Amino acid sequence: QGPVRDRLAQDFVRFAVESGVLRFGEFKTKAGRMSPYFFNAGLFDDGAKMGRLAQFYAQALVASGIEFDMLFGPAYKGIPLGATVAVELARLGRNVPFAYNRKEAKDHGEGGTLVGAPLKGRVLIIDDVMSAGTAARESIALIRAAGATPHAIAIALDRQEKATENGRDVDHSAVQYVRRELGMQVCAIARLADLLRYLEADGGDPQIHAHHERVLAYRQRYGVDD
Ligand code: OMP
Repeated sequence: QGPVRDRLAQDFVRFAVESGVLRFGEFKTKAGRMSPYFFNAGLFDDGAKMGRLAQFYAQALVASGIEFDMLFGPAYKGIPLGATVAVELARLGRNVPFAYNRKEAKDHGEGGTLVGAPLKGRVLIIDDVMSAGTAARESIALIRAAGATPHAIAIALDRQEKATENGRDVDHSAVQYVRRELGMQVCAIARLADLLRYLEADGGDPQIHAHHERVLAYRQRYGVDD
């Protein structure tokens, strides 16, 4: 599993950088931190990129060995992710139902906020990035309210940084919290550690070297131990 996962993670980081989805510079995160890198999954914005992205999720999920009965893609970014990953899993011989939510309840027609297959059994949430875990908490509550089990989360990037609670940094990341406190499994295609490994092999490029130094400094300040 290890070498397969590592190879997949390196291929994914390269793909994200080359697609302009993973960028270096100065970015403000949702938690208000100045980050030297940012991953914007909304920029996987054509059919080929979306298809490759879905392949990465599906391959990482198969390699993880995580079991689940269905997929849930939280609005908005999780909707195309859930749909395309479901297609890719079916192609790999693992056809599972999928569902997603609306942000606003409809008062006519089918009504309610859930669309797609009924939520039941062990649900796998498909999301893009987990930083502080705010988005994940909302999906978990929604799945529980429907009487199903929030079993696992698949994300593209685990930033491996300190979560915040009431505006203060804590010692664990959101992914660690979800694993340890909620007992859920988490599958990340790549993590901050994989990004650092990618930057380490800078091939003598001074710009990449500078990005590496800045990402290391960021990890020093906000990162968590594994
Ligand atoms: P949480 O919901 O707090 O876990 O943060 C996840 C959200 O952070 C994502 O849905 C994005 O809105 C945003 N984000 C990224 O998409 N990419 C990053 O590299 C960093 C963030 C972020 O703001 O932390």
